[in-house]
Amino acid sequence: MTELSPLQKARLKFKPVLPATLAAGITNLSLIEGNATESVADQEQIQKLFPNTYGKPMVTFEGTASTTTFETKNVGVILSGGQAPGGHNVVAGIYDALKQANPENKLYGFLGGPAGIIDGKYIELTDEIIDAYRNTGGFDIIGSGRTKLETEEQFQSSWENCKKLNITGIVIIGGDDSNTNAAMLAEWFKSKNAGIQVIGCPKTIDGDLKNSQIEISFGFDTATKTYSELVGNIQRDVNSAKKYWHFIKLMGRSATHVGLEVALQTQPNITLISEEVEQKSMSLSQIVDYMADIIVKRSKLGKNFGVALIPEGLIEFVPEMKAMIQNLNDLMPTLEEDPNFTQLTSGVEKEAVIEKRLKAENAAVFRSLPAMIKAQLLMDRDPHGNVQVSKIETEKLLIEMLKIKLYQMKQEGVYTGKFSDQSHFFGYEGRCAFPSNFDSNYCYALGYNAFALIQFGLTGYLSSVRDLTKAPQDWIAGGVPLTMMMNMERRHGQMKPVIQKALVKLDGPVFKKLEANREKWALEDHYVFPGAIQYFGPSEVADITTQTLKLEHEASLSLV
Ligand code: FBP
Repeated sequence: MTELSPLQKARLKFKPVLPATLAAGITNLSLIEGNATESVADQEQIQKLFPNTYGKPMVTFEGTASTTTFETKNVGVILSGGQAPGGHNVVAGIYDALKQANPENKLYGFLGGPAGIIDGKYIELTDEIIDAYRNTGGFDIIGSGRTKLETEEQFQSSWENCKKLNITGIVIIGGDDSNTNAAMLAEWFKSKNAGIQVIGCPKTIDGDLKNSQIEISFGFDTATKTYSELVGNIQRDVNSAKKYWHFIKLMGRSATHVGLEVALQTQPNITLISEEVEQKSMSLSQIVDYMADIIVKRSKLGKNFGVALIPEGLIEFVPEMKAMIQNLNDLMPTLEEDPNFTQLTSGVEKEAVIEKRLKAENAAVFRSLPAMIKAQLLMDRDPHGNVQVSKIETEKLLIEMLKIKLYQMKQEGVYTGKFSDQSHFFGYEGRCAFPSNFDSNYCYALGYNAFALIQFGLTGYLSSVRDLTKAPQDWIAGGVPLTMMMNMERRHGQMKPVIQKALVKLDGPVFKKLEANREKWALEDHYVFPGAIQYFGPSEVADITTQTLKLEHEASLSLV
């Protein structure tokens, strides 16, 4: 164990607040069943693929005076996908509920993500281990990974490994892809009458695992506050030195929830929203024109500086790029099995083959890109078939295109300013931060609730804690069937059942707030400096949630 910082020592003592129903204790809960559910789309196909877990009802918990005694139960937990602040508290919540239910119960942590259950790599979690990780960031308690659980052999070996440890419940803590894994595993175990339940927990800083029952995934609150602190600091620097344009790419994969939230917290001069780019069918050069226009206008006001936020997944939303990437995604699995391609050692030779095999219009787009971006687009997909957008330097691509555009404008005499750029990518900086009070409480409740779902015999559910703009004791705990969130999507060139990603709604209140203000923020300076996350102190500073959560909550109330 490394030496503890003063903050870590203090955070280890923080006691998360549970929703009042759960605080009644795991032995004093009753389960209320709601209506049967349907998948968000492709109902017939999803039902066919998930005959044993499809259509289950939503559930909520209520506290009860009567006490239930439970048989002993061993549970396995998996941290899956990218890190998100609060993962350790989910594990601690499961652990505390499980030990409260019966001190003989055991919690096993599978190591390194889903690969741990397949390979039988695990540790038994104890008081000592759990206590050392309470309210800390990171997933290092058991590690994480991105292995996709989908083959018969993987399911079979997972079953064997569970049998060895007498595990009858598994909690998978992950994003949309990892919870798709959870749904697949739950269905498979059920089809074999294996007697093993699977429950998911909504994790991802991206904020794209949400719907009417899951208000936000954990980690989004802390990560966006961390990035907002950094963006705010840069804005102070910009405002002091008045000499650079900063281009900041923000993590968040496909959806722009992170970028939008950070924009509302900091009010920069330019915020690109991928979903808007797609809706307006904007080409790369139109995006550059939009940015150049603001740079030129600011320059005329004597401001040769500014801050621009760029979403990580932008490139996949530019229609011409999207079509090209889709074509590339379908092509790559074939090429990777072709020795004539794999034997090629130079990138240039590979690119030439790819250009020949892409459709003509897509080949033209590919050819037009700088070498750096071409190489980044050809990097390995993740195990779920996603392009690794974190490795594509969109911010640098835009800067290069802007330089050309501004040079042309200078030649035409419409721009006389000075353009000096700095680029940043904020992602990993926020994924393992100490969880905010919100994420500490939310995660602990999600974990505690996940064990309650197992204890009540449910499988194929996502742990759901709602009403998150209220105080934690007023949150509502329950579960949502995973199949309810699924649809069919193209992955690795084939249609597969996956949990639907929630993208930014352009008619939603969060985007509308940006839209109403961005012109003003572009030219006048309305920078906000949020500062660091506060863990102690007045509630209006230490317990505030995100603007996204607040605005979406207000909008849903106005519909009631
Ligand atoms: P999850 O969906 O697994 O939570 O991933 C979140 C994320 O941080 C994305 O924002 C980012 O694109 C990706 O992980 C980076 O992946 P990696 O950690 O493999 O570099």
